[in-house]
Amino acid sequence: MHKQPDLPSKRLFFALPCEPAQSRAIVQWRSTLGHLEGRPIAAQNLHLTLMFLGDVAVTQLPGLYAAAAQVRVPGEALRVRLDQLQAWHRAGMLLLVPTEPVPALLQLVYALHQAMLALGFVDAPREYRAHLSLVRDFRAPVPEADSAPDFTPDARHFVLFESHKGRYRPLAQWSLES
Ligand code: 2AM
Repeated sequence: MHKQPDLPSKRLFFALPCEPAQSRAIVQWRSTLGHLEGRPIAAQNLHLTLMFLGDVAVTQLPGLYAAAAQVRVPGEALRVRLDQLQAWHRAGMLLLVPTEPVPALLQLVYALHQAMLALGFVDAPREYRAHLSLVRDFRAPVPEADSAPDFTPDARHFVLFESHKGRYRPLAQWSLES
């Protein structure tokens, strides 16, 4: 859906949050990789994107919230085991990814994309790949890690975030457990 230029808007995305203790552990592990080129993502901004919406007129928020509330959820917390460090050079990202696919995550992403499509929101037509970004503007080879990454954020909600001045602010959240 295209933003109407005269309406106030917000830059939005749906994501699974990463709880503070897990974020701190990930950032601590990242620091063991030594000096990394690029821009490390702050602990409080770590997340697992489900769907990027881009600029959305604020008048669309009620409809968006209503649609998100109808999304079929797994019925339990989503545990995504992030156990592989990768560099996506085209995107210029260093990130953590799951080695094992997480079917409940993919089902949630699919359901969310379908719900948003009904409102006219279409994400980039790329295949969804679960990831947690660690560093932006990263163009180097994947660094050697002394200890293999193994983090399993335990998400009980999916969250609509607003991206504002480099900070991600939760606007609304929906339980994954109900
Ligand atoms: P990512 O690190 O998980 O890829 C807010 O802009 C967030 O939305 C970014 O941190 C990014 O999360 C995600 N995102 C996904 N697609 C995007 C896009 N096309 N442009 C900007 N951000 C995008």
